[in-house]
Amino acid sequence: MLTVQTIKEYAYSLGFDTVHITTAQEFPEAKRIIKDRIARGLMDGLPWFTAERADVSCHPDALLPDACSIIALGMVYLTEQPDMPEDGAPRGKISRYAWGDDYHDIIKPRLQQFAAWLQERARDEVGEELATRLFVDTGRMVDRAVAQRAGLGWYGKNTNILTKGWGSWLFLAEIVTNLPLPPDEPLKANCGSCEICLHACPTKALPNPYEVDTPRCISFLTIELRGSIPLELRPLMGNLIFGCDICQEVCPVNKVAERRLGLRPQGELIASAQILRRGKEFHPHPEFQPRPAVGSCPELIPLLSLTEEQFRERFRRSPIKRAKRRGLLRNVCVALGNIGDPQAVPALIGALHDEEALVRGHAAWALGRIGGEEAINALHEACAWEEDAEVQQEIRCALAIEASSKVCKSS
Ligand code: B12
Ligand code: SF4
Ligand code: SF4
Repeated sequence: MLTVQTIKEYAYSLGFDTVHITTAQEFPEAKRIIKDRIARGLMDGLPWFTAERADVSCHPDALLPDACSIIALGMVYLTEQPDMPEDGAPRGKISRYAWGDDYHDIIKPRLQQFAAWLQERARDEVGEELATRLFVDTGRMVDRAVAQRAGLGWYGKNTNILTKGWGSWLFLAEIVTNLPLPPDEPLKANCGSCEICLHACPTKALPNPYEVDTPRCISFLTIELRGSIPLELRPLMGNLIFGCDICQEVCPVNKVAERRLGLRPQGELIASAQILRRGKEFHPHPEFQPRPAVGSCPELIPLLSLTEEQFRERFRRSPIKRAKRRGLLRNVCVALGNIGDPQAVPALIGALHDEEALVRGHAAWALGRIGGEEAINALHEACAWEEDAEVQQEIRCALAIEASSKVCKSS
């Protein structure tokens, strides 16, 4: 029989960790909020995120005519974090969701299998053709609003959906269908008076509870932004080279989840990674475990010499491919400038000759931050042959940064 119970059991058998159901009614509050955020410039930098898009994404029946129910799914990506090698090499930090395989590639085929199963069961049992639409992240669906209404989790003030068992360390996905199903209730949980994440954000990208100022968010700057990173934000980005987990790492709900997994809140492994779920042992999804070629904290200097082909090969099944080679190398330059280790100077001088102006400009910035005779001579030399106007501007800025830091050091 096709019941809520059998549907949920099938979702678990496919590897989803949590499954809830909500109606396919519209999401008027999410629509109002999204339009307000767009009008206030908080979604700037994402040109595809338009008010018209919200008109569709907040109306499930615009996505699937006669939609009745939404099956809201979550897949947990908490895994063991490898120890950071203590070899003195400058290292960057990759956000947890990108340590392993690209979640779109992992979740999409399971959604397709789920939909095929639902359709087959409906055909066999009631002789009806069931309609379904599948969404994971990229689709026109408000993933978090669905999860909240389905009782899968609640909105954290950092805007991520928090769950009792896993914190916010889970991906969200949905199946919209014309099959009528009894909905689950939203949870009553909330963040209470906690505001830890708002204060922890290094770029002040959480100006108010439940609001992300996208153009300031390091996740946006390192993944979505195609051009130059604003000068004033670069020093605040530390060694983050792909995504940002700071507002999640500091969250007490997440710390509890990490402890349950056998991780110390700082990410250090203390025991075998097992967690109890519905009385069974949960093993972290192997697909999300750090891949040797990607890892969680790669050495930065070798990344600067990656060719386009090597980049494609190294990050083939990883979410990092989204940043493209030029975006990743841009981020690596910023991280090296922030770490300030002079052993990066020769590689950064090499990057002044990169084929991408974006990389050359950010390499110049990093050299200005690190300073020293070798870096400054290279910047002066580059000034003489660099033809790109923006890179020229970066070099002049870098030389000014170096000069002003000398004044600061001598006074
Ligand atoms: C655009 C986008 C981004 C943008 C903009 C972020 C943003 N907050 O909108 C950028 C690139 C910055 C980004 C970053 C990240 N993202 Co993103 N992103 C999306 C995407 C595609 C759309 C999000 C959206 O609709 N934003 C519009 C705004 C207005 O919505 P919102 O911020 O969720 O706002 C809601 C709440 O704030 C709430 N709300 C507002 N006011 C109030 C008041 C009260 C009292 C309450 C209770 C609620 C409430 O209602 C709003 C509308 O639903 C979704 C996938 C999807 N299709 O939905 C993934 C998604 C949200 N991202 C995800 C992830 C994992 C991340 C990162 C953690 C990645 C990383 N490690 O770097 C960061 C987290 C940054 C952050 N603090 O949010 C996951 C989140 C999973 C989860 N557990 O919640 C999603 C759902 C992808 C997925 N399918 O798993 N992301
Ligand atoms: S992901 Fe990082 S930059 Fe973005 S809001 Fe959270 S802490 Fe701030
Ligand atoms: S840190 Fe506090 S305010 Fe922020 S999401 Fe977690 S519980 Fe909510």
